[in-house]
Amino acid sequence: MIFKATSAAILVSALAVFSSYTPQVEAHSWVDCVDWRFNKPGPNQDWSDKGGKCMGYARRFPLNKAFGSLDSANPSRHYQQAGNPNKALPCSDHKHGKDIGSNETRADPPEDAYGGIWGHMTVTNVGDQLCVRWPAKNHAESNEDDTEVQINFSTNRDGKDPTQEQLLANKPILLPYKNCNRGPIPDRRACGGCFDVPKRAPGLYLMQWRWMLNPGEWYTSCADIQIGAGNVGKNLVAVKGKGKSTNHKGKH
Ligand SMILES: *[C@@H]1O[C@H](CO)[C@@H](O)[C@H](O)[C@H]1NC(C)=O
Ligand SMILES: CC(=O)N[C@H]1CO[C@H](CO)[C@@H](O)[C@@H]1O
Repeated sequence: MIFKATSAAILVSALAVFSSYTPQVEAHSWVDCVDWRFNKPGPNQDWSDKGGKCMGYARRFPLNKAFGSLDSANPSRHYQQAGNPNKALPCSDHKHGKDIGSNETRADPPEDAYGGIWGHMTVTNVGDQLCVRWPAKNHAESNEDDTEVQINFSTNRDGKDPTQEQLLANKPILLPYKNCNRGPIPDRRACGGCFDVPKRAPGLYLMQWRWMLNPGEWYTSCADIQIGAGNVGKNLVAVKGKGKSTNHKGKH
């Protein structure tokens, strides 16, 4: 009896330890693609891997990982701003943050955060359409709040990253978070939204993707965007030629 009781107690405490150490299903989003091109442009947007391809990414975005899986990658891709989110770092430095995320600090030169094992930088033009994609991470179901993704471009041309306060001085473009394809796995439904590239002189700008899950709980992703001609670095040349298809798509 004693033996049984003891082993039951051990089992119970083992279970308690197990459940407290079982990683919670981390379910917060990040930008998966900054320049998503649909195979079939039109009203039936297919954000799934079959529906198009990605031509531009966030900073140091690892390629060849399953869609929506980067919260369990090392480093994890989701950066939650810590403290007062209006004064927090706009882009993860892989040190600060409630969830530290991946290092999305501006590289010097900025092109160094692209190419090779990482995705290409986005090259676009004022007035062209950019479509950004993100994984639903369980938050596009009907019982979830209607949240919005905010997109803003820095006004600092070829400069260092603005602060979150400077970004907030801008009016962001708002995209409905739950604009997602249907899918059997709520965590992996593919979502996204499109907008016109705002007016900027040719150059390189920070684009911030920012999303609030619960009040005060903000997640961000950061990308450098080359708008128009300008300092085209080595990792941009290959993408540049294909920029034509952006124009093509944008004007139709
Ligand atoms: C993040 O990247 C920046 C820019 O390349 C670098 O200076 C910094 O040391 C990196 N931080 C970490 C924690 O890896
Ligand atoms: C996407 C984008 O840049 N949105 C806004 C960010 O802030 C500037 C400056 O206020 C606006 O012009 C943009 O429309």
